[in-house]
Parts: sequence; structure tokens; C-alpha cells
Amino acid sequence: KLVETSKRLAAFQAVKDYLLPEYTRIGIGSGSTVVYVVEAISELGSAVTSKMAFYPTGSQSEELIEAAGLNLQYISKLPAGQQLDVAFDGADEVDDDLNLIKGGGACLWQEKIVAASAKQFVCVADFRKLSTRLGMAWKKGIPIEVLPMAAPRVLGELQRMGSQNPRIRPGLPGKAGAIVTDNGMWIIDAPFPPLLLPKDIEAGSQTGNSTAGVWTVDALADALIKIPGVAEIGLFYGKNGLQLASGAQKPVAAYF
Ligand code: DER
Repeated sequence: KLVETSKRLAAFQAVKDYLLPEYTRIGIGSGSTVVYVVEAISELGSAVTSKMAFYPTGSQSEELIEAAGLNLQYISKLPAGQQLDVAFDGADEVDDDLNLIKGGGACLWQEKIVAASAKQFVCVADFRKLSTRLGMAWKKGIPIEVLPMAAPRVLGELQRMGSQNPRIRPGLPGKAGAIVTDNGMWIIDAPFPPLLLPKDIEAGSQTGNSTAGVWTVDALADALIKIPGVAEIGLFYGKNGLQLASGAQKPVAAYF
């Protein structure tokens, strides 16, 4: 109950602060928290929302937009060079620098595309997601979307990089075999020790290295995305702080 209340309060505050009535293109993430974002948007009333188009990040997000009677539009129809005004999405963990682990709901690839297409990306998460270093609260590992035929190669590389027991995410009851994403891919969850931030390196903490498995967010993200067979990674991070420029995958704000 407390968690749901926290999600709802965070969602309503985020929409109040970041969804301006003049906006016309809004990205909607996936998961259970974003349900409250859509509820808050619906409460603005059709006089406001009828002028807006809502861009989903997967099948659940699409159903959410449709069920709320909001205008559904697709990022595949957004002309090159144009951006969404704002995108809202959940997270599995948020660190001190607003880097995120995402992918708990196996929707990370389209979520990252939509987040990176928005001028502003706003994260909405309940208090359980508030952390200081990625990996301290979310223990299941970094979700990585992979081409199924490359999964064993990727698992081997992750082990070499120091991930403890990376594993292919199994299907839920009713689905024998691995989870299959909206994009026909598999998810590998790769646990690593808590990811360091620039301030840790400045303070003299050990640098990210491939033997001890201790990495900085940026170094690990750069290494993961290069593994052949990896489609996208569930690390949302920005190299230059909270940029509002396009391609910013780190949120400008997080609401808990
Ligand atoms: O899969 C995802 O990235 C979701 O956004 C997830 O990280 C948050 O899901 P929740 O709001 O149900 O916790």
C-alpha cells in the first residue's frame, strides 16, 4: 500500500512539474509506476490532453495509452530531427547522479529510444528504487537485451568482465523457455558490484577494471554496448551530466 501510494504521489508531482499544457508530444514508459503517470495525465481532462499525442515504449505502454483514451502515436512516425517534449518512465534503481538501471519489465530497448528522443526525460519511481550506487538496491543485475543466438557468447563475455552469475531471464509461468521481448529478443540479467561514480574516482576509489568486476557507470556502459549480440543495455546514463539536449538518456529529475 505504501509503495503504491509512493508511486502515485511521485507520478502526480512529476506530471504537475513537467507536463506543460502547451506540450504536444509525450513519451510514456513501461511498468507499474507509469500507470499512475497516465492516471495523472488523464486527470488533466480532454480539453488539455486532446491536443497531445502519446508515444508508447512497448505493448503494455501502448495498451495503457489506449485504455486511457489518449491519442496514440508512434516514435516510428516522428520525423528525423524532431523530438518529444517530454518522456516519463519508471526505473529499477536510481543512483546519486540520476543514472538508472532499467529493464525490470523487459522493455528497455524501446524505452531508451523514446527517452533519448525527448527534450526532457523524467523518471518516476517509488522509494525502493532510491539508491546511491547502481547495484546496491537492485540485485538482479543489469538487464541487457540480446539477440538470442548470441546469448551464450554474451554470457561468456559478461563473466570475463566480472559479472557474477549472469543469466538469461526465464519465461514466466505459461511461457516455457526464455522471456521474449516486444522486439523478439532475450534479456540477460548481469549482476555487477555497485557501479562507481566520477566522485568516487576523484576520491581515490579503485577505477573500473575488468578483473575485480568493479566498474564506473560510463566505463561499464561503454563496454557492454560493444559486446557483439547486445542490442541495448538497461543502463540510462549521461556522460555530461543532466543535459537537456537530445540523446539525453539520464533523467533531468527523478520523483520518488
Ligand atoms: O522495465 C522497465 O524499465 C520499467 O520501467 C521498470 O524499470 C520499472 O517498473 P516498475 O515501475 O513496475 O517498478
